[in-house]
Amino acid sequence: MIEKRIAELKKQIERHNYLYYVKDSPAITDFEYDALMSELKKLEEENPHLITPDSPTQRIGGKPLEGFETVTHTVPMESLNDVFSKAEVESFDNNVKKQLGQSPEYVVEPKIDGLSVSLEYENGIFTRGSTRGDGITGEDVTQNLKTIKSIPLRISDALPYLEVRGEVFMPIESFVKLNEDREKQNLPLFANPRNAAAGSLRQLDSKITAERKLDIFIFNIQQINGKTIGTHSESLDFLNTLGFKVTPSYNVFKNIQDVIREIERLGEQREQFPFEIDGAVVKVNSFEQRRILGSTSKAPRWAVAYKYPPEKKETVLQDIIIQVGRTGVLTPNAVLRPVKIAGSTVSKATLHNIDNITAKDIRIGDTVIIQKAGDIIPEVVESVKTKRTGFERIFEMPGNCPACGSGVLREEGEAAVRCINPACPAQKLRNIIHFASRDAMNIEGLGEAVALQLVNADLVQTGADLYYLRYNDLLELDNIAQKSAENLLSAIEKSKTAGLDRVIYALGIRHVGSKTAKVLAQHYRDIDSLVNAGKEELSQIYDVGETTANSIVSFFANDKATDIIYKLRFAGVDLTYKGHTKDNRFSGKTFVLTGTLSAYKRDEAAALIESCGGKVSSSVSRKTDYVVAGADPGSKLQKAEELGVKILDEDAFISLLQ
Ligand code: 0OX
Repeated sequence: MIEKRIAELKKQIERHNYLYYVKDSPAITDFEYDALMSELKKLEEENPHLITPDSPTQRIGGKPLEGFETVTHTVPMESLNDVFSKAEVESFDNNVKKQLGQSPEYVVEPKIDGLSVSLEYENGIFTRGSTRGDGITGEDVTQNLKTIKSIPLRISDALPYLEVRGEVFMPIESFVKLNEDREKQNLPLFANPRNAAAGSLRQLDSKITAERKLDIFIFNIQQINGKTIGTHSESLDFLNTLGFKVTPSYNVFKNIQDVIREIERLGEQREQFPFEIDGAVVKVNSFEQRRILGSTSKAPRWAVAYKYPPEKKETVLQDIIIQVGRTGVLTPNAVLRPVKIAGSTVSKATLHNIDNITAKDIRIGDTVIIQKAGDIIPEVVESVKTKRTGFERIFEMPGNCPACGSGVLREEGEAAVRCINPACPAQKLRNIIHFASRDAMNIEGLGEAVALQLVNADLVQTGADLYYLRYNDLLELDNIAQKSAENLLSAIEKSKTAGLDRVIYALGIRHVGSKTAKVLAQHYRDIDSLVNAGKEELSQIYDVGETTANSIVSFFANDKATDIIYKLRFAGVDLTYKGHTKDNRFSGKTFVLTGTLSAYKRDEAAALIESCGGKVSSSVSRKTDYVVAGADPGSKLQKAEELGVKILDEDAFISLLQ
């Protein structure tokens, strides 16, 4: 019977998914697995009425979504209070003991650095999965979660209802590979596995999520009907028997000193995990004791997260090389003996500027400590003076530009040293890369390698020259096949309609970032009005200021700028702004941002507020009008509560923006 065979295949495939993705011990070959899948697919195609949501074929999504539905969490997805020292862990324990009148058992788990989700099961079938959002409302990402093969579509006990919570993460190896692929395609890189996981889970097209190799650890029962459980460790064991991939290496401890030793042990093991952990979570084991302890508005009183400091590593600073940026700034970069940190091998780090090198007395040949804290490129924190051999060399900034040999200049009050030659090939190259970059003209396929070839072949001097490239010019370059040449030309063509704000940013005027470029485009609406604007007038524009105004005026006073604008216009690049006029609805209002928003990065949210005339401040005071609190808000939220400042959660903030 077909029904029976389909049921059998579904069960077998999901069992093999479990063995492969949860237990890490496959029982059949990929070939055998594929054969089972194709048989199931074929039977379902012939009998579409027999397709059920728990079929492994349904892990692959259909059409991309228009947007995500909102999900209200019936049990709030609370966040954790962070602590950074052993003393704070002890004081957490003291408070717990005081309230309970006895010493509780604790469970310690590694804190996985990913994003929290809720999974709901009705009668044993996975029916809905959502992001944590602000803890009260999140987004329905069921289809994307289904692509994670360690999430069971059906659990081994058909409980009437079960909601579990877990952390979606990207294994370090997948993260490194993803960034390598993105680099080849000239796409922006993810700063860390957490951002990569979050970006992947919030894709409207689940086919993209499926390619991203996400995984999950389950660490909590949010709600359960049909069974009573007394402790957290029991619930983790039970989740294990249901077929979930449960948080690894959790253990029960009877006193806080053992808890602290476990935190240290996990900290030492941190690098051995194939995924990133950013701390250890300490939780009271007994549910009855948890009930007595309760929660504050932000987090449970029965748990605490010990955060490990950013990973640091020792290596040798082999050399310091100079990179010339698009504004001619000479930046000293560290060449390191390759070392593994936060999962990836690094051989480059930034040293910022000569003042930093001098202040920290960093010398070539020094043993140095490097740190990776969120950014793609790590930084050199300090040199280990005790390891000096006497052969180290003091670094000095070159007196000439290493790219063109021209003189360099250090302006008063500035840490930066600049090449004074506007025709410097390194500046030319960086300017062209900037012109084509994602936030500027967004020309896909025009990365460093192609730009370098174009400059070396003397085909382009500025971004404007890109619009005059011919197919045959491109074919002369190395490694550019016909198809890539066609794609590049059509990407260049497409960029002609990018709009004035992007053009202004693409010009690479000093002090004009993409935010200021947008403000200028909204204000002037066509390039000629901007070109003719005076210093006084410009500096009065909100967000511009005197330094930027000076920089804009001197940029356009140069014949080179006139030439660029002429070429852009002649090529048919749109030099007008078609967006709405400046929105001033937040004029005079001050905002403070805290926690993580799911829809915007912090600087995006700040840019939005500022584009509506508002101000963003970093600390809460009585003058603050709104505190926007995302997930895991910091002490700013508390301060806002104390001062009675209006607090907006993410949804309220978004509706204010709309
Ligand atoms: C993690 C993790 C996060 C349960 C109730 C409040 C916090 N990232 O690994 N959260 C929790 O616990 C929740 N446990 C974890 N292991």
